[in-house]
Amino acid sequence: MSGPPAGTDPAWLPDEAFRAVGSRRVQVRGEGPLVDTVRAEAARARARFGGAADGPADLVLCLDGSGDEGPEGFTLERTAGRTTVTAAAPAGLLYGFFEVVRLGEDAFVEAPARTHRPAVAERMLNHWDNVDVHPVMGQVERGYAGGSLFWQDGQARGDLARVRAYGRLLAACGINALSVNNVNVHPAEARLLTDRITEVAAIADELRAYGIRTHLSVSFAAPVLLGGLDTADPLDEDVRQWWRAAADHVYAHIPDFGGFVVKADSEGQPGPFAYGRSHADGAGLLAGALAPHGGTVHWRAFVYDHTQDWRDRTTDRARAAYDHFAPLDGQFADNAVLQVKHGPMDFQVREPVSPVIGALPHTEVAVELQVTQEYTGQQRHVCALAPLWSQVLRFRPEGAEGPTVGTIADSLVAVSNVGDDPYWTGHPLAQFNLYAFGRLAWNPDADPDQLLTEWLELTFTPDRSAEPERLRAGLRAVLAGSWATYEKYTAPLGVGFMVQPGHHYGPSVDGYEYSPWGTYHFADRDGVGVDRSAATGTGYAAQYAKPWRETYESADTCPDDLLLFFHHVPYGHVLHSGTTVIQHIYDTHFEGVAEVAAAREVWASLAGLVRPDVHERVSERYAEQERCAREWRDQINSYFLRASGVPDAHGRRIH
Ligand code: GCV
Repeated sequence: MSGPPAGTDPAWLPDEAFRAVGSRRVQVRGEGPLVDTVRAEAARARARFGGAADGPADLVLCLDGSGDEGPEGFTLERTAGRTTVTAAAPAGLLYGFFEVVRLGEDAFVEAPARTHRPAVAERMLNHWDNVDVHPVMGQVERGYAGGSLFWQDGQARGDLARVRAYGRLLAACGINALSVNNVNVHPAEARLLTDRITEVAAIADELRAYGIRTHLSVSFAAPVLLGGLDTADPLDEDVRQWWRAAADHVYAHIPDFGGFVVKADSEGQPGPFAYGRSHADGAGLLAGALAPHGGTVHWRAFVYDHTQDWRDRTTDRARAAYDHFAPLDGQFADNAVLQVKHGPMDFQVREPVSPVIGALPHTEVAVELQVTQEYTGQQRHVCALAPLWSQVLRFRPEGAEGPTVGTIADSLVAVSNVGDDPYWTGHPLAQFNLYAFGRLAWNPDADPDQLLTEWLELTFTPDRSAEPERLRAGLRAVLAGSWATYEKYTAPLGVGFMVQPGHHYGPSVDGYEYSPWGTYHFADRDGVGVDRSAATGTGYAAQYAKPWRETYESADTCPDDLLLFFHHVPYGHVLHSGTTVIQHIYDTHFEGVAEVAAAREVWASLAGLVRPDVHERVSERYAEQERCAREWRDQINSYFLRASGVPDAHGRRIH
């Protein structure tokens, strides 16, 4: 397999991206470790591009505690031949520096002062990294970019240079928090909390240099597993004592530690249900231990019955998070954040926005996205997810007059797609997903298309290419519509899953149909889809506030792209688009494959305009994407032709 010439790919921070800054005289004013990071960045750029060391400064980055930019904001101004970044706190100076890098020459064009502040205070990545290699899940659960960046041979890596480089990339797109281990906490990894905390501290030291706070996933059963207690009951005084001591110990090693991430009573992880306690009790236990130190517990809402009987039509997995958590609103501690997946199921290519978001007005809420492409092509397929996330973040749970998800969220979290792969993300173009997550977390209203432009300008510096416009157009062509393309050739109209069980790659229409996971499509000879209406189905639609509960309740008003999520309809049901469900399935699957083939050709035409090793790696992945897309098309179309007996209106070959 191909790789970048010397070690690690620079992603969106190639030297060339620093040309405008590095060829100018830069002055950094202020003291402290993060200011030193900015100073070192400026010096590095100058060393590369020869900016003057003396004389009047073209760019001044100034820490000024009297400003009102807040803990991470900055004011950027360009007047009288000088660009100034002013920040009230060091992190703002760092983000201001990277904004100047992003703007390139434009940062040196006259412009009035503008203050930038992140819309969301906490912008976090969760790593699902195991310290040891798990026999089934490998080292990184749902990881498609090699092994872990943090852990090797059962311990923290000795050389953490790549971790620092990762922190740098993350700071440049606005991420300020990160958890270093899997939410499925296996016994060896549980010990990171106690006798192995120095390994976490070493990682935290690297990330701190770029303004990133380190968090740790912990096991709810830690007092039993590690402390020798006979209970983990959240209301037991010995248990409370144990967690307080555990938190004190962590903070003794990592004074700016961010807090714990907890997956409890979920897919086999221990939790408060075993003691007849609520999840507010469970979260409160850990929040109480962290509170004296200013830490936070991220308590995941991904709680559902994963041992369901598929014959039982009264249980609907989509309902579970709301049913468990909405009644607990007001009972969570102030420093507990309920972390909710953006959809009610599990990061499918299309889901409605979770009704939990907006349903707990008295609770801190984190919205969880998935940058790693578990169900969206596993970094073998190009699938730029920014448009999906943008739709989620702009959704208004209470209708047009209410706030957006991006406004409701107190924290935005995403499962990272990074590993020890030289390109960081396996598929070089999957770097865009990581960049876009950070930028959307900073500003949930950002235009995904604009983010694509930003990213490709930084990463590929087209101005330095022989054919800038062709390069730009080619990159846009392969990325901009890639989520829509992926959706076309996979599970139709919001029905979800239809993937191969376990690893979730490639098609298997009935792969999850008779399983205990609550993931069904109910296709028969007459129709397909899940009736989640209140009138005749599982009642899930009624978990939404108005107007959505009414919109989703009826197949007449339900948007086409979610129809099969909410309704079981006959194959002849006519969509708002004017076509029938069955014909839509055939058409989109033929289109999806054609679009992949076309994108692959565009990519081939960019040979010579992008680095040869990147070109080769992406070309290899396109071969697999096209093969897999054909497999999806043929299995889905054949399945529904056989089930329905309805021929394709255009007479195309279906097997
Ligand atoms: C970390 C899905 C994934 C699991 C993951 C889980 C979660 O079920 O397939 O690998 O476990 O989500 O989010 O906890």
